[in-house]
Amino acid sequence: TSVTWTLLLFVYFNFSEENQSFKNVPIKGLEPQRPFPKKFYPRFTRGPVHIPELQQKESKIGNPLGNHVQDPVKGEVEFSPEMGMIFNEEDQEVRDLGYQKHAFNMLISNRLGYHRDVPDTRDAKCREKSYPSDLPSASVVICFYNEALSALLRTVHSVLDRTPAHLLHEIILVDDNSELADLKKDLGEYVKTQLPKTTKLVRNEKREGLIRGRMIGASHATGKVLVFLDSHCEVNEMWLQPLLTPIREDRRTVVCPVIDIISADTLTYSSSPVVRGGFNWGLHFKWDLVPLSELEGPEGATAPIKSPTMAGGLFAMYREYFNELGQYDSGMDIWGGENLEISFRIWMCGGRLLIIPCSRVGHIFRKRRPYGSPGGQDTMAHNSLRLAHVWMDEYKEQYFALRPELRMRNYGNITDRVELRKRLNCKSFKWYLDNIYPEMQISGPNAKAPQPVFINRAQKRPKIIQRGRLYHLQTNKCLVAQGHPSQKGGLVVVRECDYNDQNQVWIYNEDHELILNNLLCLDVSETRSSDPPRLMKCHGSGGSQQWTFGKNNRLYQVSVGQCMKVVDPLSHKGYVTMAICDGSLPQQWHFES
Ligand code: LR7
Ligand code: MN
Repeated sequence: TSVTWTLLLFVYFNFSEENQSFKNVPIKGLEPQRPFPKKFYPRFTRGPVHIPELQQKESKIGNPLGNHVQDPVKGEVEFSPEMGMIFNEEDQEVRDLGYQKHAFNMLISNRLGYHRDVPDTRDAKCREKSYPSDLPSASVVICFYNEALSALLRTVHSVLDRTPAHLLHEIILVDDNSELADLKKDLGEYVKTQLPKTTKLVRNEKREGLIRGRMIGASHATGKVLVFLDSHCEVNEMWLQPLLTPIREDRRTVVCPVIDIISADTLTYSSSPVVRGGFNWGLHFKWDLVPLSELEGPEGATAPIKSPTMAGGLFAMYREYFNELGQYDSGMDIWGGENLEISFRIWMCGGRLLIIPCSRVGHIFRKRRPYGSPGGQDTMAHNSLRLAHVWMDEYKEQYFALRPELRMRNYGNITDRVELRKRLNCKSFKWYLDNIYPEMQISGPNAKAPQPVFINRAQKRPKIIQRGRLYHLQTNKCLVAQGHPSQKGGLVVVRECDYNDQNQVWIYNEDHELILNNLLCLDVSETRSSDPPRLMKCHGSGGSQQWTFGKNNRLYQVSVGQCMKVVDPLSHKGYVTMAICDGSLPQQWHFES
């Protein structure tokens, strides 16, 4: 047992509240895109962290506006993986409703409040850079539909907190006819009484979607530069200056920050690798590695990178240039496609699109889009059709080859956009492919493009922290698979320990995964938090597969905010379930080597 205790102390020391090294990777992207390849992220370690457990218990977290009365001081709420701990039914409701309505953990978002520090994820060399003092000032446009109030206001405050006043001309919030009561009422009051006069709120009388929504926002703007952000972002240190600098150098420049990852399950902010935008013939945006040719040069890792496309939500350009270039296609609805449309338009019509490694903005990546379009249409297909017909020339056949059912689909009137293309004297799509995206594979009669050399980043396997048995103290039993440990979706139960049985051996690794017999990960359902834990394929994205060992020997599940317990210690069935952490005996576990 002394060995056990040493190891327990080791585990405690490494994963207790005082010393939390904590990583998160984004969730598989929304259809259509996956944000990044799995296991691709530099590790982020945050210094000392404590769990404000008592504070959490006492603070009113139901309505984040109520929270704001005490105005959480900047950085006061320390981030910890146990931030989503459920204490009562009210917490449970906030969490579950949040997942339903927003597809992220609203309980944690509310507890974080409107201000927090985020780790400075920039390359060290970025900190040595200096920027001109006479940069053009920016209008930040944030369009939202049914956003969680705490996430929206954290976006706004991160901009106010981390942008020099002389560069921030205004913030324009465009409410795309949201239905949520707090957005309809409290937000207006909050903007009026708590925010600087330069923060304006525009309300759409009907739902327009993010494309026309942004055009409406831009039409109210008076700053030199437009900066667009999604409504669930947090900007990082010195985020704006590096964006404005290349715009000032060349007025036909459009810039994107590196989009860091805010985990939907834990709200952890972590660094993204520098990648650039591409697309596939299904007209889905995707991330590509940066070709070696883009990384050579004296500035190295801090130099702007030419990007064939943008993700869509986070970018900056001169307002005049936005108008000159034709804003957006106002025939596009709700969501999708506008990102590729504007990217093609920028390159084909004489502009350039850059990713700026020294500018970083976090974005909450979620697994599903929590809203649809009013009539239930597939707006991505409608919008993609419009862009294919206007911009892709003969290459639209590549799209139709994959989506033959769309060939005959009506896509409305595109005359204005075709005229725009003529008026701006834009180049052909072939020119774009040859010069801007030569790595795109073309099937059919056309020639194959040469393959550039890419920087390959080693994909790190998470380090093993401990290997052993998960021992339940009260019953003297061990956690095992109910069926075979290789069976996906199988339940776990406690049974008599057998120290020679490999099927009882768990691995606990630095990603906080629990892996049985080196096969499957212990996993919970985020949407049905009353479901028992199961064995699932390891996804490497934290959240539902992230466990910590805490005080009172608890085994805490990060995304459901609960602890694992044996349902009935006297029953031979040995079922386990998730429950509110109460420190009781059925919830006590030892990891034994
Ligand atoms: O009807 C709507 N009205 C709105 O105002 C629907 C949405 N919106 C708002 C919404 O509240 C949010 O602030 O529009 C913004 C974007 O919607 P999301 O967050 O649901 O979109 P997303 O992040 O899933 O999608 C990405 O692709 C979209 C394609 O239309 C947009 O370009 C998004 O801005 C874009 N987001 C990003 O680029 C962030 C990084 C994601 C990646 C990769
Ligand atoms: Mn978004």
